[in-house]
Amino acid sequence: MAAAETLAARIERGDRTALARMISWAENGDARFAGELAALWPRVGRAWRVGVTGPPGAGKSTLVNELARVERSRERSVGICAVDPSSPFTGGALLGDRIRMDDRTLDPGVFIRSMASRGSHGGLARAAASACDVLDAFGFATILLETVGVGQAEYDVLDAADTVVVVLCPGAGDGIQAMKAGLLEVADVLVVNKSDLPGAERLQSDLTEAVHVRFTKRAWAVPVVAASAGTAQGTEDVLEAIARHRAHVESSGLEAARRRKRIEQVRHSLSEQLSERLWGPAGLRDRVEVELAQGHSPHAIAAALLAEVTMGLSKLSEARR
Ligand SMILES: Nc1nc2c(ncn2[C@@H]2O[C@H](COP(=O)(O)OP(=O)(O)O)[C@@H](O)[C@H]2O)c(=O)[nH]1
Ligand SMILES: [Mg+2]
Repeated sequence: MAAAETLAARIERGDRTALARMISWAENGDARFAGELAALWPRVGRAWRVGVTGPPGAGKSTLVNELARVERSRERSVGICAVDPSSPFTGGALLGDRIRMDDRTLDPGVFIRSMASRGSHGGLARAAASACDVLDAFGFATILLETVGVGQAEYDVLDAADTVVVVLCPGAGDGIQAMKAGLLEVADVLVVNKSDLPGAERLQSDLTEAVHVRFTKRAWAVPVVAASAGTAQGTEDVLEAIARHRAHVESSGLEAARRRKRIEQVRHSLSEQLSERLWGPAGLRDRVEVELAQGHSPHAIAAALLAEVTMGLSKLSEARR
């Protein structure tokens, strides 16, 4: 009997069941994932990945629906991955009749996956970044990655995106909130959603001014785009801003830009896993407590631990030689 076909081979053939299974492997941290992704790696990098982030309730999911609808009307295939534990992306229900997809399998040009909150948030964000790689290898032209813009773990997702769209909406000092949370810094495109509501124009002019003041030295001028995803207004403008950003990145060196992001992915992923390993349940806490009780200073303890970790690392690289 012939060996069972690998998931990677099935994905290359366009098998959606295999695609779904492989994303589950990413989500569950299955050990088989890495090998399959390695087999698919030559196919990764053809999609344009758009990260959509911003505070809960800003309208990210609504906008993602809209972007998907317009992309489909232009016959571009769309893969969607949403990391939003607070409001799970219901896919079929949300997209609904807009692109006539009660059953999402009806349109082979769309694939939607939402990631449940499982394990650490950092782990979830990494899984989403990996899911994007799989969607990319599968062949979707545009990948939309929705995530809530809170905390360090989001950087994993942002590093996975070619264009980062930050969605804000008027009300409750959201503009100021966003500046505090560093959302402006990560934005390639700023969207003022819910521009049907009062305060939208003010938010837009505040953001435009903030962008001008802060980012004078940047080659890319972050556009501030008004939209009302709830009433299907402004979606084309958002897509146009994304396309302009894409052209900018491509003309200034796509490979180098992606390599920089990959390095950041490794850096963030490693730092987080190292910290989990050191301070998680089987970590060093008890030992540090004992050493503190013995009268050692925090810095002396840290220096000794660092020496141990580096020794382990050099043994590792010796073993590789
Ligand atoms: N007034 C108005 N409401 C909107 C608009 N876009 C989305 N909403 C509503 O805002 C709420 C949050 O939207 P959602 O897309 O789930 O936000 P998310 O948490 O950022 O994904 C929902 O009730 C939407 O119907 C808009 O353009 N105008
Ligand atoms: Mg959402």
